[in-house]
Amino acid sequence: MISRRDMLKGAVAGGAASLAGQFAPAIAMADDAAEFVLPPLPYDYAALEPHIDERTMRIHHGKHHAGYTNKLNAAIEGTDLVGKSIEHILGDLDAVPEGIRTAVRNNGGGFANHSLFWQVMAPDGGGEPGGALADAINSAFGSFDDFQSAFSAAAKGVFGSGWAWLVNDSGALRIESTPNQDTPLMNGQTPILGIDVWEHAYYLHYQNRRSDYIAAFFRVINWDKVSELYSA
Ligand code: MN3
Repeated sequence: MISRRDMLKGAVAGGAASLAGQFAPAIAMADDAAEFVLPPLPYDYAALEPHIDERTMRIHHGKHHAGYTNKLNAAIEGTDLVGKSIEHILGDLDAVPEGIRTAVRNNGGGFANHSLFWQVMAPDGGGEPGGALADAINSAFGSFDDFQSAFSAAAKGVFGSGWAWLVNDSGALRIESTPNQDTPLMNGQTPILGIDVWEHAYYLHYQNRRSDYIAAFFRVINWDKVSELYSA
């Protein structure tokens, strides 16, 4: 039996769909495949304990993120979106055929958002950024504490499922939030930090206590990575 993957390989041999720019290292593509590939976690599933529990990480990465990835591939199969970067696709949703636009928006957003999310956390994370990012945060928000308050408020304020973001918007740092799996990439902004506030991101451990989860997230933020994304 020929799998969908094999068919895609045959149809677009040599094509490469990958996240360009800052996401490239984490979102590796099979050399000869045009499919989007679930990026591996850059640490063990249990590495963020006790702040983010292993069971949540296994389900979140292995089921939710994998599901978005597979559904994105299924949605674009046979279209000229195969081989395009996720930034290209999400940056111009109007160009996506109407019949698959919602599927691409939701699953492409889910693919991109989670691919960033794993990178901006680390077992030795937390604390505060330094260098140019610290200066930019102080300049934009007054202080790191003011930034943390504003970012946390944005995350708490998402009604239902969505994300809060720190974005680089043409050189200016801004806090944004998006519903569902929408992403700042759809607005031409570059997300450099994002927190998933869908219940699946915290419900097993924190139940209804989203505020506790947000506080825990700050203990695992990989500021080195966020700084790298800011400087990119
Ligand atoms: Mn999620």
